[in-house]
Amino acid sequence: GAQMEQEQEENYDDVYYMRRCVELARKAIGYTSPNPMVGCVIVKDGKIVGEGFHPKAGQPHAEVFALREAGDLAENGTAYVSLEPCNHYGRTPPCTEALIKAKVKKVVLGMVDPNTIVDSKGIRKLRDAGIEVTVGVEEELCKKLNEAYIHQMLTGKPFVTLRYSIAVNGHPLDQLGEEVTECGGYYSKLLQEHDAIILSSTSSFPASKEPGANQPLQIVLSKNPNSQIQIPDPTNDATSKVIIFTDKEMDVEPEKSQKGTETVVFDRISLISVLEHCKRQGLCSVLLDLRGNYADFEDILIEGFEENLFQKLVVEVLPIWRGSEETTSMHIYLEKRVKNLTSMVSGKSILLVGYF
Ligand code: AOF
Ligand code: ZN
Repeated sequence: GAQMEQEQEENYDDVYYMRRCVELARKAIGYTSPNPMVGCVIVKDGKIVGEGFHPKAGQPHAEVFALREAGDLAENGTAYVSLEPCNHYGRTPPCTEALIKAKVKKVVLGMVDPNTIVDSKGIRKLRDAGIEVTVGVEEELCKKLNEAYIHQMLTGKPFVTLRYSIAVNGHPLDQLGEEVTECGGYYSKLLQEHDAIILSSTSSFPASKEPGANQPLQIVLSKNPNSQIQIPDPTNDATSKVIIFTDKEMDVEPEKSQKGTETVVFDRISLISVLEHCKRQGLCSVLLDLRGNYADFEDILIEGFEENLFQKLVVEVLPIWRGSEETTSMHIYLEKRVKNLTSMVSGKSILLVGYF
């Protein structure tokens, strides 16, 4: 009856405001690492009275900005947060205390924070203070938003996305494909989303074209002593810091390393050693971009598949026919491993996205 109708209406509102939280959170895409992206909306009498998002690690959390904007109107209102409010003193004070102090009546959250220092303690604290708490509204969307953060929290390892492009007949593509790649704009978003990108020394340096994008750290794997790495101009804002990974045998001359770059020497370059370095630097997500240089990445790919180091797969199928009947052996590795494969049209290409 009437009761039922009202409940359904409320649920619809919850979904609407939670989606707004996620939209707000995304404004900081590429800037929050190692922290998650979080958005918050304060609602009073069916109106949004405050909005906020977490802009950057070290800066206040989403709830703080939203409560600030709402002021006294937060009292008896509902706070929507895409992630469970924190209950600890980190770089910033606990959000649970701010919500309690603001006297909100209800908190609706997207997902529990997998961070072991939070992990449902925020929910308990709010409930103990007499605040009604709803958990898991638009949970899937909220989890997708922070897939890298969640993976990193649960495993202690960076989230790795493997990307390459192929022709419609499955033939792997070379650099030429890259120009086509930019069409859909998805590639810029991919760069923006990741903290670092791994390239081979023969690759060109990509930059996200999204306005205001935080460019990923560029990691160059230099295994070929004869390769000439073309470092982008460090004074150009569009490109980010470059770090070159090389091994002992390469014998790099320090004076050859250019401004704005750093060289790290390993005994032997492996994907594990690269990821461990990333972790130490606080990088949570890494894009392994083959950019047509399959041969340069052969060992890294085999290691990645054998050690289960990849989390996400992005394959761009370009509208071209290339080469002979030959197909990439990559398919052998992908078979039975990739889950939740989805496809979408992006510019002139088809994008396949799946998870390992
Ligand atoms: C929230 N709202 O907007 C974010 C949260 O060092 P701190 O103080 O920034 O704390 C970082 C941790 O807080 C982070 O690992 C995650 O567990 C949580 N992030 N929590 O209530 C936010 N960004
Ligand atoms: Zn917080």
